[in-house]
Amino acid sequence: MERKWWKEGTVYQIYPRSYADSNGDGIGDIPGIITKLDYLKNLGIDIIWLSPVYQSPNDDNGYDISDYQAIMDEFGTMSDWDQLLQELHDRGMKLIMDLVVNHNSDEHRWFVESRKSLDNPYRDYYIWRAAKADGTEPNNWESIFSGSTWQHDEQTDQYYLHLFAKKQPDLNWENPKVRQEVYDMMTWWLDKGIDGFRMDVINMISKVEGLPDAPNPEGRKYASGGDYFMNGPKIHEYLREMNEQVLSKYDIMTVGETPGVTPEQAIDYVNDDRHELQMLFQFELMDIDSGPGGKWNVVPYTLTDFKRIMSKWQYGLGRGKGWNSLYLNNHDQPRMVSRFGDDSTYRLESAKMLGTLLHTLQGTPYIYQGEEIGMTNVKFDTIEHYQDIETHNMYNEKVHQEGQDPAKVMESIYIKGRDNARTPMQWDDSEHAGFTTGTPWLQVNPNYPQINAKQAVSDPNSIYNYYKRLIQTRRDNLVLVYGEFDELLSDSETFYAYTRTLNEERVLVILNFTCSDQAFELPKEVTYQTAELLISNYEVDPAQDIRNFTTRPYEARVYRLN
Ligand code: TEU
Ligand code: CA
Repeated sequence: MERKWWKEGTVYQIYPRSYADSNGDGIGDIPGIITKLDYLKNLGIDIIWLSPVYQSPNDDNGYDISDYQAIMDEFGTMSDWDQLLQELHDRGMKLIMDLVVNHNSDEHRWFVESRKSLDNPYRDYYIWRAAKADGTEPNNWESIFSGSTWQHDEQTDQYYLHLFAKKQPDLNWENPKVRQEVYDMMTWWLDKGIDGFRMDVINMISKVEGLPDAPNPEGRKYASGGDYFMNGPKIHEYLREMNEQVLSKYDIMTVGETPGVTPEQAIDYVNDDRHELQMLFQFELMDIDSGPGGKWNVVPYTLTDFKRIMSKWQYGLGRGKGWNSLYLNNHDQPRMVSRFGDDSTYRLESAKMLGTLLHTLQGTPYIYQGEEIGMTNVKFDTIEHYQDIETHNMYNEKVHQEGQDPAKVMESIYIKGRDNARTPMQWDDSEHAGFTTGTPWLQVNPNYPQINAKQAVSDPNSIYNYYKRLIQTRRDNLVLVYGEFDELLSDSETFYAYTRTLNEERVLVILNFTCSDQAFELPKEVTYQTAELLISNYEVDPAQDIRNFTTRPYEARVYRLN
């Protein structure tokens, strides 16, 4: 077992626009983040992942970058950023930056040049094609943000590819000059002293040659082209090149965001011998409630479905084959407690239970801002109160083009919309939750008087203080970091239970995923002399016999078995 800081640490994701506003313009910023570092240090955070803070016209809140080497004006200056890095390092914390290089902004100078003429030196930095003979788009792929992936450009009468928004043209990774520019930019940031990268949709940078039409059995206007741009033919060649030229030269952490990757495919990205990345964000769990047609078609699932996915990844990357990243929400997903727990009666209990899962599986835990205080999904009455481009594009398509019932579409936004996670961080019970003295860019969740950081920090029974203990428990027990995972009771629709084993050390985790009392019976094959309680989200009699006992709603217990 080789110890690594990025395996032992706990990551906290900051979505800067929604974190803390220092100057009253309603938009979170870097000086605002700096004022919260002691709050994060106190929680026990080791690593910050900062969503994009680069220059951007904000069509997709910074995931559309117009200058990779400048800070967005609304977020502050490069010297604010330098101070952030310094203050993090002074506290013994690390900083991971977001790397968005599948695409950038149509306002990036490369694209401004590229669109000018067919023979512009930057033309080949992007993916341009002529219309099909019948005058339609070069292929039938559907954009992840609705509509075609192709946008017609008047100046040269050709189309450019954009897997996401129209203002996010895809870079042409086939062009070695593009790759060199990206590597140089990465080196520039690493030389400034950052500690790694989270790589946005990095498994989409290699497209299948010829960009063929996707099968379209239902005869829809556009079809999912995922098979032609996810895990494409040259993806591993590019990542090995990036590793050799850049990543291998630094002691850093890398995590690739990779929709549609299986555990078998993941090994090829993260196994040590591959010399590519260290971790991936898997999407199988995030897609658990997506039916045919994608995320907005919400379908039911069972606890065994949930466990099958999590355990498959535990076994798939366990025993030295790779390393998991563990997350239950982020800036693109609904709030963890609303989605996988209960955000009303058992908000505290279920958030703590889910947190226990996150910190006791094998992998590096990622906490998304507000998760540590149990922030919930939000329901705004009209679409006008939403800001997210994915949500708006989907709403326009379904309501205005397809004539679907707006109330039904709003229901799906309440469950899956990305703004659920983007409402401002709830700091205290003052106006706008203490996020801003001005008007917030996105309304705060009206539950801030009850759910806020000030309350949570001072309440010993809060989710925040439980997370703090979880992080400390994981730090104190290396078996929780490196121990191998073995599932118990895999057919149970009530409990997720497992052991973690590292040499002579063994830990038992019992999680009640239901909102009622449930009788737990430990399988006979788990033998031990004594069971020492490490952490639990209820008061527990430490002497209780755990072979047979009644668990309470969303109860979580972690025992060291001797
Ligand atoms: O997301 C990529 C992605 O495919 C999804 O997470 C997506 O945001 C959505 O859930 C599809 O339904 C990354 C970023 O995390 C996201 O914020 C960006 O909008 C996107 O890439 C484009 O850069
Ligand atoms: Ca601000």
